[in-house]
Amino acid sequence: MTPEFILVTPQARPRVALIQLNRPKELNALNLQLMQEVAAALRQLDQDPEVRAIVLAGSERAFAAGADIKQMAGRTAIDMLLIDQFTIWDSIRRTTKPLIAAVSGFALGGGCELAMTCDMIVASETAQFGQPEIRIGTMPGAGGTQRLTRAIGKARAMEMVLTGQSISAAEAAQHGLVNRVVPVGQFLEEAFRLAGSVAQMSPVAARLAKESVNRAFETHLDEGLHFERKNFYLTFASDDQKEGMAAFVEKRPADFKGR
Ligand code: CO8
Repeated sequence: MTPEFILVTPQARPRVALIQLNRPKELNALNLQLMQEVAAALRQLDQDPEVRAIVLAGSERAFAAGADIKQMAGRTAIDMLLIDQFTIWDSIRRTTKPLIAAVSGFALGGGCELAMTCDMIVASETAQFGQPEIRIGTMPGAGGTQRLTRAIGKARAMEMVLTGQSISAAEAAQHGLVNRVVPVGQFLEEAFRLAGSVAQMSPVAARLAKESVNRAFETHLDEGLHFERKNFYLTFASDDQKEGMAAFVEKRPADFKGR
């Protein structure tokens, strides 16, 4: 079925797919259907051997202005429990391919959380990151209190979550929330450039390396080092490792097949 609220381009650039949030009138507010569409598209692209990296973008004006407040306003706690949106968010988090958020304009509430669920963030100069849920009587629910705190530290995260104030792209870069900030006309192209450079690598190694970096957020050092070591050994089971090292020795570019 054709999605209604997103645009999917499997080969936006060679080996790089694009998912574009497309609810412009509502500043890409994340209603349930939009999130289901994003999760379904990611599952499909994750299975597509021609795709090696994925860019998730909004528009110049808004990456996403948060969960859809109008859809949530009248819900009870039990409605929220039964709808269980977080299963969808968990499935997004399980994407194995490198996922890069291209953020311009508002990345607020669930929008900021969605960007932080990605592996890297390229921001335009106009990007604003914030967790304003407190202003509407609630709090972040899709990982904001955890990922923001790990990314920018407790004091700054606490201030953002408790006051609802946003930070600019420049502040986000300074505090390590985003990879880089570029002029607004270039944010998507820069995300493609970054995705394209990842897409040239061995997809097997990229998947194992991504898993290992994510472990750093989920466990203690000893366990993380153990996990990294196992994945490192596992790369030696791939043809790509043989090809990569042979190419280095033979002074030629590597041709990675993803096996
Ligand atoms: N939900 C629904 N509609 C929205 C949202 C939203 N989050 N944000 C903007 N819109 C709509 C507006 O209602 C408006 O629609 P209409 O023209 O029909 O009135 C349209 O988008 C344009 O918005 P504005 O006229 O307000 O545009 P401005 O440029 O004046 O302001 C802002 C832009 C500052 C982004 C402003 O719209 C705003 O403050 N939006 C809400 C931001 C917010 O509070 N986000 C957090 C939402 S709660 C959340 O994300 C919780 C996540 C929990 C986990 C997720 C799983 C459920």
